[in-house]
Amino acid sequence: MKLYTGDLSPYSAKVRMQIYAMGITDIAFDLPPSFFMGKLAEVSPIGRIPVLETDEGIVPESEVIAEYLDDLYPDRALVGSSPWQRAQVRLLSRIADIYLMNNIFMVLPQIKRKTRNEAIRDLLINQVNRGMGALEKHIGEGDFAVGDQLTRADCTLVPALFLCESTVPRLDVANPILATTRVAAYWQKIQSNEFAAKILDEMARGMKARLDGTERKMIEAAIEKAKAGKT
Ligand SMILES: N[C@@H](CCC(=O)N[C@@H](CS)C(=O)NCC(=O)O)C(=O)O
Repeated sequence: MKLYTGDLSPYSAKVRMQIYAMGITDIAFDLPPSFFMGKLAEVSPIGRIPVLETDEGIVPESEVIAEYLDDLYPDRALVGSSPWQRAQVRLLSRIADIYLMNNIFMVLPQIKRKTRNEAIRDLLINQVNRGMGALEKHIGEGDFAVGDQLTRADCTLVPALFLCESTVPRLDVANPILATTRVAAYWQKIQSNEFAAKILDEMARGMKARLDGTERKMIEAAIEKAKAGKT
């Protein structure tokens, strides 16, 4: 199988963390030039990463890929051990996906001060803060988000909280984790988990490449190579 993934993509990082934690070793990572050329829709109609390529066809959407991997390897599934825990895992993953990551993604264009629309920024950041408030109530108080083992809730929360800490302040608003107690304690602890640390390193590498222009050069080279291959 092949996963279309990017270092900085939080939705991809979520799936990579699950792959590392489940010990799945037969999935290659790739990011085709078509993604940068705005042509990923030729491979996957939704046109977003991550996408899992399997012998039966493609699986888009991080949450669907995550469930597919749990279904493929049920003995290693990261879903929790009781119906209640499974509900909590799904809930926390959903809060991280829909209320945190999605709103942060929508607000990204407002990072540019010159063209910023403060009403749009405030609207979306209020939604992030509201999601964070809910997370504060639902998250567990141990080393993991749910129960005493790593679950898919952690795989979604780690990249979401990375975005809260590293990207939200670039909008000239406070990191929403700072207003929490339980989430802040969790965030402090989970960063030393080996699988969390691995994707946080990858995301930091992606962020550095984006900010220092290395990513742009790599994209241009990949696009040139793809074009040359076609002629
Ligand atoms: N709901 C999707 C969101 C995926 C997503 O937005 N991916 C971003 C990168 S993290 C992307 O591919 N953006 C490209 C675009 O929007 O054209 C999921 O869970 O996989």
